[in-house]
Amino acid sequence: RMIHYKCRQGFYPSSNVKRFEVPENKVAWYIEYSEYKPIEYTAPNIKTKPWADPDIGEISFKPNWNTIDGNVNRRWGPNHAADPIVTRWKQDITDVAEVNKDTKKPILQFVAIQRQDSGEWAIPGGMVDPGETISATLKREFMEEAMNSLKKNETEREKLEKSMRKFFEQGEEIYKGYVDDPRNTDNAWMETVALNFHDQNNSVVGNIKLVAGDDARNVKWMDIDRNLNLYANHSEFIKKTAEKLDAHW
Ligand code: RP5
Ligand code: MG
Ligand code: MG
Repeated sequence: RMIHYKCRQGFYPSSNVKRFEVPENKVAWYIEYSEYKPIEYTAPNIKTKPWADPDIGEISFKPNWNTIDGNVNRRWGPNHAADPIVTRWKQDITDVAEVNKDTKKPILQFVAIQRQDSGEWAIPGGMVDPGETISATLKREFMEEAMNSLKKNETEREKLEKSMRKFFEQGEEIYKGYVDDPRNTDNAWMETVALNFHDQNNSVVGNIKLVAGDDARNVKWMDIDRNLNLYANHSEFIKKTAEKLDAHW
């Protein structure tokens, strides 16, 4: 499988800036590639994001470089995201678990959102705000994108948060690291932590009302199998989840 694929294609999303093209056989860092001269590109909408560092030239920006990187000297790097993979078993109208005829395994479903930016279906993830814990991000992003919490008033939002609190305490780490996100550049890229929150007997989120919000234009329970075609490399995270729960794939 190609680790960098979607982040090497054509133009930067919603721009007319073309990427420096790196052929597949030159992708690995250990392969000499003297012609490699990536362009510096920063998406204009990044400037308003709390999780993105300002430009290096900005006088108010006084970072402490490389304090946690040890011997690695870098000025660019990862943007941190978190992805909540909320799952349940698919049931027929009589509440009996549905099993795939070929693999004889139960069919798993996850809460998928359709992204506003690319129209692709995805895990309802988002960026970790400064000072925010990953577990807070996972719950907040799920409530924003799949439950439209941003359109609720504070009292309602607190009530919603409280009703989801317990469920979001039992997550299992599925993936941690680099994401093949189409917005990645040669200098700055996406890294995520994906956790699975599984509703074993449809008692908690199995019954919640899904409403698309924030950067999502649609939301639904999506059946999981090998034909999934999701944003970035999210299908890979879902595959790992299906394997962990011994579900149909
Ligand atoms: C993906 O972008 C991550 O895996 C995460 O799902 C998402 C975060 O970006 P936004 O949804 O905030 O645009 O690479
Ligand atoms: Mg979001
Ligand atoms: Mg998002």
